[in-house]
Amino acid sequence: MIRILPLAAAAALFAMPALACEGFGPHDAYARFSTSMSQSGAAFMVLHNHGTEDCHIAGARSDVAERTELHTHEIGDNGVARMIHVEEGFPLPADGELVLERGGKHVMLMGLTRALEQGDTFDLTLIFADGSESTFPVTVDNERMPGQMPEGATMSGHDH
Ligand SMILES: [Cu+2]
Repeated sequence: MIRILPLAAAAALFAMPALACEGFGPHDAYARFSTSMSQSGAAFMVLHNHGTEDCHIAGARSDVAERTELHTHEIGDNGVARMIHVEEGFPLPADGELVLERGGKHVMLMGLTRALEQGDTFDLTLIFADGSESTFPVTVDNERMPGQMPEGATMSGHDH
């Protein structure tokens, strides 16, 4: 939802605590598991905030994994990328977007609770800092080539 309001009206409206991330929209959400026997995988997507308020993604949940975490990659001194659990979460600025991409920020799915095959869909819930949530489908796409990554994604040697 896009709100177009005079600044004064917007300030008054948003003086109330936000109950959800207004204008939140997930795009092109897909997940990769190297094989159906994998114990973990990762989900990637582009998250839009079409609203006028900054949002903050504080956590994630799904029923296909024992643990669902927000992760990113950091290049260590040895030049090797390693994954980090980002406990403080990801900011999603007003009128902005957040790209979860291979080699960068992602949603980590650890300890799969059921086999996931190419083309399967599962629900992923993102939890915002105010406690509100958004649940949307993620499609398993192990065949996604780097050239088919979501818009804004960059090439990276790292792969899950
Ligand atoms: Cu990870």
